[in-house]
Amino acid sequence: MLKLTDTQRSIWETDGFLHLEGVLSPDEVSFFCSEMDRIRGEPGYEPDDNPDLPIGHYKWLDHAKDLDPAGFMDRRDLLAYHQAFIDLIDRGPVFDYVVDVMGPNILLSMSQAICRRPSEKFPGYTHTDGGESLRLTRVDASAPPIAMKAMYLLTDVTEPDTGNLTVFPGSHTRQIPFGDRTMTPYSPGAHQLMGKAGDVYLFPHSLWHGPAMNKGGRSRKVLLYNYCQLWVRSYDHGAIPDVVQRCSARQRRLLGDLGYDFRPGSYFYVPKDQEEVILNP
Ligand SMILES: O=C(O)CCC(=O)C(=O)O
Repeated sequence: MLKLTDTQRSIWETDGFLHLEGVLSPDEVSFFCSEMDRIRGEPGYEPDDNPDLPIGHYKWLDHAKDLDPAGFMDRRDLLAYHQAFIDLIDRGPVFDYVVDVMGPNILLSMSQAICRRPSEKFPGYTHTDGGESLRLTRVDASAPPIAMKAMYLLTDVTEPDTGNLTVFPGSHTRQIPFGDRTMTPYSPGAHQLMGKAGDVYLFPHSLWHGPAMNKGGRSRKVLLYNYCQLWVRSYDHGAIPDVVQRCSARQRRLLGDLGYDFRPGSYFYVPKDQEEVILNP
């Protein structure tokens, strides 16, 4: 499996993110774009606006709220929609780098597809992933992160304020001020990333990040695949999902199938064959 070069490793540790160019071919980009258009008409998990629920909860809907292919969509748990979404779980070279950074004792914790249409109203937002707890937990830059994310760009984001992922470089190790102050993609230190369809950004959950406004001429589409240390567990699935029937041994392990029935102690120490399974496609 591939490993980060010394330069990539140094950028990862210092800035807290990596930009991989041209991971998906133009054909793959257009395939995943049309899949996003298709699945918005299919049942699935979309954001739940119920103010009584904690933020970030999803509910099962018959289809996305907006059926316009350019409209907003935030679909979770993509794996069952097409084998191609399963195959992205351990797609090279992205997965190779995830393993190089995190080590082999990991799970897939989330998959997501987001479409953000141009809007003067959406102001963007900034956060860390993993909620209130992980926001307070930062590991040393040279240590494996507790969780990280791969963002696949499906549309070009080559101008500012076109829905760019906006990051606060270095905030994975140095907390930025938050609390009384609401951080936004326009706060001091924010940096809007540019990229082309097919590129991938890798970053740990502890890096402050979020989407900028989209004042461009087209909707911005991305796919997100998250990975966590084995003991953290998936936040897309309460149990091992049925799609494991369609998965390779490595993909099954990444979905939490440890090769035996759950018992207390599972996910704590790793299965004996963990490295062999994860390092072999
Ligand atoms: O860019 C987006 O639409 C959301 C990305 C984001 O904030 C995230 O990946 O947590």
